[in-house]
Amino acid sequence: MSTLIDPHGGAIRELFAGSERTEILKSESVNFPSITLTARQLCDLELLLCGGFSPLKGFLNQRDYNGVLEHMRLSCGTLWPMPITLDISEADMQRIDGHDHIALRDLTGVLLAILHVGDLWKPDQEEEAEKVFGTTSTEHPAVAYLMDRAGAYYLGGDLEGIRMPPHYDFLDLRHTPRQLREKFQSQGCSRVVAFQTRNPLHRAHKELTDRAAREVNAHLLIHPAVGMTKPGDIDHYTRVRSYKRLLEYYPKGQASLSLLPLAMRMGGPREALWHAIIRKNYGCTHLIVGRDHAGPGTMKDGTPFYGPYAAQELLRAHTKELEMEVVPFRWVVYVPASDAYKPIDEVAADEEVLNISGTRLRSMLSAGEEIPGWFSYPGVIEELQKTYPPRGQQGFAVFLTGLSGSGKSTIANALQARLLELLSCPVSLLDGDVVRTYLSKGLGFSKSDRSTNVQRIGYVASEIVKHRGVVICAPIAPYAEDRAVNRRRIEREGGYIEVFVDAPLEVCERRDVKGLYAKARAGMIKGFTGIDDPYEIPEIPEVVCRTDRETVEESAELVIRKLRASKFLI
Ligand code: PPS
Repeated sequence: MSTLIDPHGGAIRELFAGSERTEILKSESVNFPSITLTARQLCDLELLLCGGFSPLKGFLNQRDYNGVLEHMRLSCGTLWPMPITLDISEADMQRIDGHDHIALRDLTGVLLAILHVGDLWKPDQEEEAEKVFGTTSTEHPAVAYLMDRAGAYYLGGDLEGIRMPPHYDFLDLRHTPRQLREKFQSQGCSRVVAFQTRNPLHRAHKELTDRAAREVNAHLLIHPAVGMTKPGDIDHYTRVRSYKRLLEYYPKGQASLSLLPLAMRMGGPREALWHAIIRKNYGCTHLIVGRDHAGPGTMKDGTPFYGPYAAQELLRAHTKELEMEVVPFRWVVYVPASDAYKPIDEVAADEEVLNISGTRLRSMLSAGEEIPGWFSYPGVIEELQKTYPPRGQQGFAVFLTGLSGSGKSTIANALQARLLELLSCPVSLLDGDVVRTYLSKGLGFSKSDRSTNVQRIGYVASEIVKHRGVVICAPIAPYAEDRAVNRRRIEREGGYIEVFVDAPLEVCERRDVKGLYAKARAGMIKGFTGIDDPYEIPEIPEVVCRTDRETVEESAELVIRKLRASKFLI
């Protein structure tokens, strides 16, 4: 374990074992029980090992944990607002009970650190949620994590690091606190203002960070969290590519970019304080803190989780102790009359201001609308457009569902031919029989087998759509829940058009192409859809085809029309 003192940022503690000790630990580790870390624990471990979470020496023991919950302080009195805990399941708890050392590994089994076992206890996670996040509502992402995903036991103890969790992306932009401090020192930057972000940055952000840096006469560090952010956020690969482009618009040498492998908790005021401590460890002297800093937004009923300026207030109350300055984030807006950006408090009441929200931007990109130059920079928009192409360039799935004999396969074949005629790309067809031969061989028609079959189809379709491909699926898919799971999964990647192939049971039975209805009626086949197994009618399908009244051409054309109306087909 090594401690580094730096003239600018105070002490930071790196938790790596020396090379000799590492070799000893590696050979001893074969006798230690292992714990495979989750994605969030890996982020925490990385920041513990590299000193980003200095002065912590490992995952919190119970006294420190209690102190953090009650007073935002470790038992020694040091300010630390966020519980950094190693949560484990009951099964893991029993497996490791009685051992002094635990090997911490990643998913692939790589040995990352040895934990010297301290306390093992069962926390009151509801109390933790209330004390740390001010709510027990699972609408708060960190509370949802605590209640629904975290293990019920906490394991505390000091760490001896073997190696950092591996990364393979943006290696030139990943720095440890020591590396970043050295970089600032070599560039002669004694004052550094950090800007925390989990979103793409546009002109307003550029203007406000520019102003903030000039106001406090400091170098600007764009320091995005790339560990875990709020569910639904834009992926970090896209964000980082866009930050790199944004950097081109700052005067040379004024700003730099470094990635922070932080798993955010969206904990508002406490999180802001935590962010300041982390940034100090990375050699920064100032932190830009805005309205609702690191807040998760509002609850479904519109109530905010935190007051808009609670984070700024809490931070200000601790700046002296932290030796970090808060730079209040003054939101700047575009004023078209003067074609300039101004802080909102300098805009006259009758002056028109313009802004585009993140949601609106996503829908503009999806519709292929031009993004105005006053809002963002061409390079930044270009990067976002690559990830969010207009609908005509996105993939889509047409999901036909209906009784056996309703006409799904016939429509699917006609639709495939029409799409191949119209599009210059392949069109995959995941028809019931094909799927049951290649993807779901061995599965039967029990409720659980059908669910597995239908969700497998949804998974494969979502992969095709993710790669901007086109796929037609045609299983019976009798249960609403499976269709809903598929819809959610596919809509994340592109288009999902559900087609209810609606033919009355009598009609399907009369057609009885395969003679299966007759067998089902005779009791020779059990659990036949529509006879003695339910078909749950889709509530909001995008298209309904009445195959007892329409020709197959007409049904296929209804789907084509819907695809055109929703702009997936141009
Ligand atoms: S499901 O429910 O979505 O998993 O069904 P799917 O994979 O589409 O398979 C439906 C075809 O299997 C034949 N078959 C049955 N259908 C319904 N219920 C039972 N018990 C059953 N046993 C066999 C039937 O021929 C279905 O084909 P289609 O093309 O739909 O007529």
